[in-house]
Amino acid sequence: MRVEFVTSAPSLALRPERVLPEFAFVGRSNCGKSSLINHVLARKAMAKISGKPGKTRLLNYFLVEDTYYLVDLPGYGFARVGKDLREEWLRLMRAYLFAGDRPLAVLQLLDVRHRPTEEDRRMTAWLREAGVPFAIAVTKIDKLGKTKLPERFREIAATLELDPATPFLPTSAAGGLGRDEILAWFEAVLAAGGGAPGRANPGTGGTAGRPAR
Ligand SMILES: Nc1nc2c(ncn2[C@@H]2O[C@H](COP(=O)(O)OP(=O)(O)OP(=O)(O)O)[C@@H](O)[C@H]2O)c(=O)[nH]1
Ligand SMILES: [Mg+2]
Repeated sequence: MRVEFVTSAPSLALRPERVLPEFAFVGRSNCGKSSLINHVLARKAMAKISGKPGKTRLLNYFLVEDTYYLVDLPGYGFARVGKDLREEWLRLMRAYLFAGDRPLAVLQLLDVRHRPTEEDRRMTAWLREAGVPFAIAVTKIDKLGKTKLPERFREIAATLELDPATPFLPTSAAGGLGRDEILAWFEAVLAAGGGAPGRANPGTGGTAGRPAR
């Protein structure tokens, strides 16, 4: 897999000039976004595994196979950063998700050990509202006993009020699980237009497409 770090954009205006389909990884701080990106890219340290949550406010772009970008977004939900910074990130994320000027699909990550929070629910609601194709990745499944997983998956799906057609992908960066499923979802999205506004959205029930303009 050919992978290149492209840029860390502090604002929408500074996204890469070259427009390609983007797959953004979103989720709470520490839920495992950077680890899952490294797992998907089969790289040890392409995305930085953070020791200090709350430091980055940047949109980190990785170019894959010269075809699409993976975007590591700032994590939400830190208790430790100030309210102003939290709101600034949320503004940036919302602006990014609703920009509508580039093909976009989103992988929303949830740590299997925690029940979805209000912020997780809000993120899912935004994704529905934005009309972008999205999938759910449950992370760190190595951390929970196998017999407990199905119940936790049901809980997550119910709390987020997921459509049964929304792709739901159990993953573990540590255990090497979920990579093929994520790559298959990327392929499905790319085949359907890469999440371009107005195109069909595979796996989101087919009704979430933005009107063409
Ligand atoms: N056991 C286990 N630990 C994991 C897994 N994925 C990530 N972690 C650990 O969870 C912590 C957070 O991982 P990150 O990938 O930095 O999480 P992040 O969502 O990028 O965090 P922020 O960038 O702060 O928002 C690290 O200590 C990782 O080693 C996993 O699949 N299994
Ligand atoms: Mg990270």
